[in-house]
Amino acid sequence: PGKKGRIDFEQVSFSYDGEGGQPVLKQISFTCLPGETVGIIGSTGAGKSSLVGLIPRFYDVTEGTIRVDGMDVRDIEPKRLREKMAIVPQKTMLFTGTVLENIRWGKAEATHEEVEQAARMAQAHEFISATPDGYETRVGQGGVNFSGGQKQRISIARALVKKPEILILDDSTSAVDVATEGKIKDALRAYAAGLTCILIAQRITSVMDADKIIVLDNGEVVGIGTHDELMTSCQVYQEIFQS
Ligand code: M5T
Repeated sequence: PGKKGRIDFEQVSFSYDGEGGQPVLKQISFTCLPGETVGIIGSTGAGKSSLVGLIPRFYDVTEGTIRVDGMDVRDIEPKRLREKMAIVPQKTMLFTGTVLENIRWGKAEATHEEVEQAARMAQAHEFISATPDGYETRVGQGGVNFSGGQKQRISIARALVKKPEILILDDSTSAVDVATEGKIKDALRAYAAGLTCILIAQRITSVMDADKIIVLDNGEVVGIGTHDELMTSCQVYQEIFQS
């Protein structure tokens, strides 16, 4: 593992309404070491998106501390903090423009080769190349209507072209089939040593091989460990597994 991209949550609580408001996250503590993949799983409304949104400071913690590479994120300017990471949101946000432009949105000065490399890792290069105009294909409005899973892969390519230290995928492979998702994960693992990855998922198969899985339930961590550990120790995890 590389040296950059460590994340520490120390007794983090969060409410969208500030102190005294309804807590959405309660006393969350965990460490994600540089290069580790941490999965986050839990039912809808458990607080998964809220948790990852605190890392780039979309919101600030109500209590506790989040550190990135040892520094309290509140001491880092949001712009600088966000340069280190890439976030693929739950809803893909492609704009009307070419595939190339859409991927380059992650890093304006990326060369064509870098764009293609990112697309290969995201398992998007093949279907992009199969269109008559390739990377010049227009997305939406009078252009090609890519499938949900294809759009997700373009969004992942957009994140990877940035060459982040930390990659946050918020349920970003929900429409991608399990085999392709596996290939994306293999590519991420092989990618420049030290990519820290936080992976929110609904399906257990998406997080099963993570170094560590955090089980969230109603804003609380009810389990933390590997798949095997959670299968023997965490009832909520077993329930998700069986559902
Ligand atoms: C956790 C509330 C939401 C829920 C709780 C994003 C957001 C959420 N909430 C707000 O009040 N305002 C907001 O802007 O927070 O929601 P979450 O973090 O979105 O949970 P999740 O990611 O585990 O859910 P899902 O459905 O994406 O799997 O009470 O109302």
